[in-house]
Amino acid sequence: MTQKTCILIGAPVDSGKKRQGCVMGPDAYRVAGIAEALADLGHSVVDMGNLSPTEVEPPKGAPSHLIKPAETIGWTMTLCDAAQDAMKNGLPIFLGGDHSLSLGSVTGVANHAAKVGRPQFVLWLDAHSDYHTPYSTASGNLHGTPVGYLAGLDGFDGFPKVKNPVPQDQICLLGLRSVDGPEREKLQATNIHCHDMRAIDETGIARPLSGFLDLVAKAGGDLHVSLDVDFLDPSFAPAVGTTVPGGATMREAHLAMEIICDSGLMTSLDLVELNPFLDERGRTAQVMVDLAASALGRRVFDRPTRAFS
Ligand code: Z70
Ligand code: MN
Ligand code: MN
Ligand code: MN
Repeated sequence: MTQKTCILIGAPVDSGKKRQGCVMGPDAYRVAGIAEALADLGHSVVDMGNLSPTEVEPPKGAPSHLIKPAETIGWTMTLCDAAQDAMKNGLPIFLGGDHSLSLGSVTGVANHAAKVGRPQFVLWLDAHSDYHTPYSTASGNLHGTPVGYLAGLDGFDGFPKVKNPVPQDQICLLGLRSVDGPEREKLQATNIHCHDMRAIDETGIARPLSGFLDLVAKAGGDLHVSLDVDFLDPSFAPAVGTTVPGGATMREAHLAMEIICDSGLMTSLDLVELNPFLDERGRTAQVMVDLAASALGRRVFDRPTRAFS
């Protein structure tokens, strides 16, 4: 693949849910060798270090059951700016941190895409749909809301206004196996592409994924990939607070990354929800680094690439 400038952005966000530990994620990825793995593929790698959230006052009128809304709002501001800046210089890789970091990373890359006149697409690899609003979430965990936010749903009072919401038919959720009632109701009324594990079982992962990548290619869009650890089966990726059995296998996950790489379409990447406190000798951190490397060109053999139309 063409050589890129990979910009590592440490986003030790731990405010998106009650259980702590994702704060250690960025350093676990560094220890697992993410910079070296990408450099070995011929990319130049810049590590921006770990960012900190902007300090903000607690939002007025936000539902009272929300966990740490001010901290997540502060992170959203910081990461939206960082994402928008990084897009000018290369391919940002957000080292999470829990999935609430994507309120900032995705809105930031979408602002950049709007500025340069390209449509923004989002591929969400996750057991969960993360399509709550602050009003529909029962847990109060804001890591369950980023897709709702980036798609422009109402109810995010006190959060930065989303300047460039991602249109529904430019969002694809892949790997679903835990969707809450209010999320399902809202999703069913949208054009968001939703592919659950049953779809993957029936057709393989290549079909739904390639179908979406074709849309990105046809539109000449930018593609943000958001990879949640719980997309993967917990049997080989245990370091996550919300394990859901029946996830993608190692082989499905690597194939997905290889197909994404072959498409040449990925312009930004989140690695989220790694909780190193729950890991076993760093194996989950290593799997995530290996998947990032696959998405950026690591191969046993090169294949004639499939043409994305
Ligand atoms: C549930 C909630 C969630 C990630 C868990 C879970 C959400 N729908 N998201 N892990 N990444 O609490 O809203
Ligand atoms: Mn998630
Ligand atoms: Mn999840
Ligand atoms: Mn589809």
